[in-house]
Amino acid sequence: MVAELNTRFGIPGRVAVVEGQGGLAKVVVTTEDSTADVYLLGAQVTSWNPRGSGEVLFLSSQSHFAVGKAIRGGIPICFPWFRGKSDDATAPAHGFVRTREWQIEAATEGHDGSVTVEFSTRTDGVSACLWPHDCHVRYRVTVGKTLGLELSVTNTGESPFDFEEALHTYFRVADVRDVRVRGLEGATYLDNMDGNREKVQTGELVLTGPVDDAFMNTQARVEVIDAGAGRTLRTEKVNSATTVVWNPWQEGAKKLPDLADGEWQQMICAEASNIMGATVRLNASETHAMSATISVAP
Ligand code: TA6
Repeated sequence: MVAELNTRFGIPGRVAVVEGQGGLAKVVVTTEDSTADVYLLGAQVTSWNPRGSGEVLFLSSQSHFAVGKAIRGGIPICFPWFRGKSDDATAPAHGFVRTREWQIEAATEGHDGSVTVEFSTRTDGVSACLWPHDCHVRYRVTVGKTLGLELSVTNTGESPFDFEEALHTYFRVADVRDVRVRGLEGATYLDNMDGNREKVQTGELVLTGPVDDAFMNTQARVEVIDAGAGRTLRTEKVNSATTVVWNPWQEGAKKLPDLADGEWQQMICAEASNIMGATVRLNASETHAMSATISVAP
């Protein structure tokens, strides 16, 4: 299957479909400005490495790599719900698209030297057991000076449906205890570590313990200022009304068997999303696209 996909979508020196961890198919993108890995499982970006900056994404050394299990790190796609499913405690956290294999639709080179790879997945009989709606989800990953991500959902059914979505980006940092998050000052957030109580962010966000905050009504650019690595990791959003910031800290990390001891210090999630009060309603035949552009500033 990998060889056939490489024949169909490979671009010599730019795009190769290879066997990744766990024997899973992954797309390796190489451009003058950066490289990236995207697994077909969940269409999950697991690496983005701009030349001169080093790896931007965190990937757990203990991650599973198997269909049906989420990869711990990179950029999981959460859809059509976020966290637990409100009406079904047995449903997988963060929806069902991050644990299934997506299709590659196209791989193309841009005039600016970037490469775009398009993936898609559709609801089917399996997903219908969890979520009785029909949709086509497409994901465009553009690798170059920046990392462009566009998630678009088309309602292919006859009736409207509501969905949540998140690009659950795990940023790699030198030490999360020496990180500041800029861009959320003054924003209202729901603190999931405190019963989703509504609070207001004063100043830049500094982490001194577990954080699981959903910032509401903010389209603002979010910057993770990684003092230890001397770089800033930037996320600019379009059509995303919420931003989630998460780190489990030492206690929370102990409950994550697919996170090695101490790795919680090397990661912070900052997530372009539409969740909770920003759930998206999509009428029949409508399409909604959310995008995020990740870049590194010195
Ligand atoms: O994005 C933050 C969050 O919703 C946290 O509540 C925590 O559950 C995290 O996602 C990890 O979720 P996962 O299912 O990937 O372990």
